[in-house]
Amino acid sequence: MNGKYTFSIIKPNAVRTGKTGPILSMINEGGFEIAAIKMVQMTIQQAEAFYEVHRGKPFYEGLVEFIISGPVVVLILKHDNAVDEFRKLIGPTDPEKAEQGTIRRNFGVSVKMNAIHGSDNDENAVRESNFFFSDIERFC
Ligand code: 3AN
Repeated sequence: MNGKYTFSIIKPNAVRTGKTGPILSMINEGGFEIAAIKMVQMTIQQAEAFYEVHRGKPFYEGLVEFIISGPVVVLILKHDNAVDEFRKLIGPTDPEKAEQGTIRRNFGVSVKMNAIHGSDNDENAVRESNFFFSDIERFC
């Protein structure tokens, strides 16, 4: 997938409040192509495995509880230098620190409920994409 793809989750607060469409518009307008997309509700076991790197951190349990609180939209996105470009489009973890025009600025409500996830490096983009999508569900 080398640099051309990243993985994203539109989080439960954003899906619940009808922001899926507006967020997908920003993703498309930002020049990203959707290579895979579906809506899922994670089990607690899947959420714990997905956020394994954060196990033991003070926010881990709250994060797992939040991400399973409703359906999420998972995506594989295509763009040159996808991971870095997508992190620019979503903005920093804390929506209050995010610049105008970023997805988290527009739709995030707190550090936990920050509307969207984007992989932080190519290796995690591959791991996270493989976690959710089988071969026949992806166009990359
Ligand atoms: P990012 O998603 O911006 O890469 P990470 O990987 O550090 O941020 O954290 C993963 C997720 O954990 C964040 N998107 C956020 O929802 C949650 N998180 C991170 N730090 C905190 C915190 N201090 N309090 C609550 N939730 C947090």
